[in-house]
Amino acid sequence: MPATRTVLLTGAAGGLGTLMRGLLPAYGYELRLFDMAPVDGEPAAVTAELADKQAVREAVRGVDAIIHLAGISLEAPFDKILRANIEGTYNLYEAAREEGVGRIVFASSNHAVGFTPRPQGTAPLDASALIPVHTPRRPDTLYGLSKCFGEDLAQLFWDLHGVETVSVRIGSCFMEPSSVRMLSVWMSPGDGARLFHAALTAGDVGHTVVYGSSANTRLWWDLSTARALGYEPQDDSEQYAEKLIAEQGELDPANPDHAHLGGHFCTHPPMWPC
Ligand code: NAI
Ligand code: 15L
Repeated sequence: MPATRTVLLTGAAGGLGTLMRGLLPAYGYELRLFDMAPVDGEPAAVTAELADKQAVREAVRGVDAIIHLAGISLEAPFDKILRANIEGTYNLYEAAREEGVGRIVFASSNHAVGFTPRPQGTAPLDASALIPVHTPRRPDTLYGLSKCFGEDLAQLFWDLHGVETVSVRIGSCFMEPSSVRMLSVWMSPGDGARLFHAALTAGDVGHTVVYGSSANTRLWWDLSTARALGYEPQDDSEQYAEKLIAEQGELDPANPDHAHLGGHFCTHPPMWPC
């Protein structure tokens, strides 16, 4: 694909959007920003809901690619998930198709496979024990289910319309991991930007599903599809392990909160404030 320069960043006001606004321009991207909330210090950002088809279509017009982060990022009542994550993502894909945008990077989530039992064993796990991207989807929430929809929508738009997507099943992308579980699924912001850049620039991705995390010593899943895009993670959560384990203890296989990839989303999912 031609060099991608102008990228629409949806969800630009959110946590990950804010991190990526800081990091992606260094890769040469010009970002167009979109969010239903105002974006701090960015008066040119488009403030609109994904439900507003006209606003979405105008935001998409003329960009080379889209990083789609906007949506409800935790568990929520189904009507909210339906509007933001299901209909909203559909509106974005339809606008991309109509405007001839060839590539989307979709923020999927580990919660699309959250009820997958977490692999047991001493870290680092053998490659054969890591969860592959083709593991059956087992959403742990309505939120996770909406990410399964997004991945299938991406596949349909590739097969039917030739719109390419990299679906990134993000683990936990924050400045630092804050739980022992996150030692396994953390993606540093720097690695997040590296992965998004790889997803924007790799050739012929069709619809590719990857896990999004750093090269953590305690990794649970297989990063090979991400690496095949050219992603070379630089960070490892292990530097935080001693402190977090001293505070919280090791993961306990008998504790239902620790039994699955999705952690406490499988038992007590945090609710989106709505
Ligand atoms: P966030 O909740 O901080 O940001 C989401 C942004 O989307 C917010 O600024 C919100 O105003 C906007 N938004 C929500 N509904 C919208 C709508 N209907 N129309 C327009 N804008 C809307 O979430 P965060 O952490 O920044 O995550 C970004 C994306 O990455 C989400 O799709 C989330 O599901 C996904 N993700 C994030 C992970 C993480 O560790 N941060 C892990 C896995 C997935
Ligand atoms: C997600 O999908 C959420 O959007 C994020 O806020 C974190 O909770 C993350 O998963 C996680 O699993 O830690």
